[in-house]
Amino acid sequence: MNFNVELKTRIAHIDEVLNSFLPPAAGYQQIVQEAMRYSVLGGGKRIRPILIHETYLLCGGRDCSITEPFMAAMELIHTYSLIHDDLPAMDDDEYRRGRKTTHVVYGEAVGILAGDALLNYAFEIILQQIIESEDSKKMARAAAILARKSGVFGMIGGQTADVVNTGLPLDTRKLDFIYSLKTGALIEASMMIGAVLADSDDQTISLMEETASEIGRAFQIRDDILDLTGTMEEIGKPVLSDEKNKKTTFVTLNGLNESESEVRSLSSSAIDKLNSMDRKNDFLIELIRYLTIRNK
Ligand code: GRG
Repeated sequence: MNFNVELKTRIAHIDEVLNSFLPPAAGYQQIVQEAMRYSVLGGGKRIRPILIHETYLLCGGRDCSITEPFMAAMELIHTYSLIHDDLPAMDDDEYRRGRKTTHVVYGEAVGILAGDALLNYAFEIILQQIIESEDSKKMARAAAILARKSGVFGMIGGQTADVVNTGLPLDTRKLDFIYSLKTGALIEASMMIGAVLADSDDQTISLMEETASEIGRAFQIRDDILDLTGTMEEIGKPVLSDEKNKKTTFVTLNGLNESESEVRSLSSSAIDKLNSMDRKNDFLIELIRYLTIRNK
């Protein structure tokens, strides 16, 4: 298997799915629809929809069309969170995915509205599929997972704890909470949704949640490592704390070596869990390696 070629094929497919679900830009609300399309179709690794699809296959799912509305909805929710995270009231970022952020291009009000619209539209897509489906129970269960994991008990909860603690010293427990909700929750939802749509039993769904939790933590620590090494390159000297972002991270608490070793251990534990399944999905295993050793 050529992983990079396979990855590109999957990303291209997801881009097509997203394009097909997004509303065209028209009418008096055209500007917000343009902003939705700008933010969603502007690149991105598409990790979460890929995880839905690959977990579905791993769990024995065969009719991939059932996953598409969930893949689209997941990426819309992820994108809304990025738009809002980039706003002046939060991280105040000017660039995302190598382009100007949505609020910089369209203004703050439209940025907020585009994020809100993506969140609503994600559930509209899924509910429409539920209405049209004869097997709606598992789709409703998957929708409930998405709602919970993206909401106050998931991503929003993690983002809240992060925002209110900005500039304050964080201990390991609080940092774990932030990581597992802010970054982990949508990754967990992705793998759980794949399993639910493939009619998996509760034990398998829980195993996917645990696996995803390790992937999410490894992914976030890798992100912290990249932030810090990026800052070191920018300012041309070693730094003991994340001076650029003024944030406590796993790396600032534990150092680079321990962080690298934590990423390796989480990644191999997640791979062991996947290998304990009856079916195999080699691409999924390669994806975990890619996510946890990535350098951008
Ligand atoms: C505003 C409710 C709300 C939540 C924001 C996503 C998020 C929560 C914050 C983004 C800040 C951040 C850097 C989080 C760490 C890891 C992460 C989620 C990175 C972005 O996800 P990728 O790498 O992005 O999958 P792409 O662009 O590839 O889709």
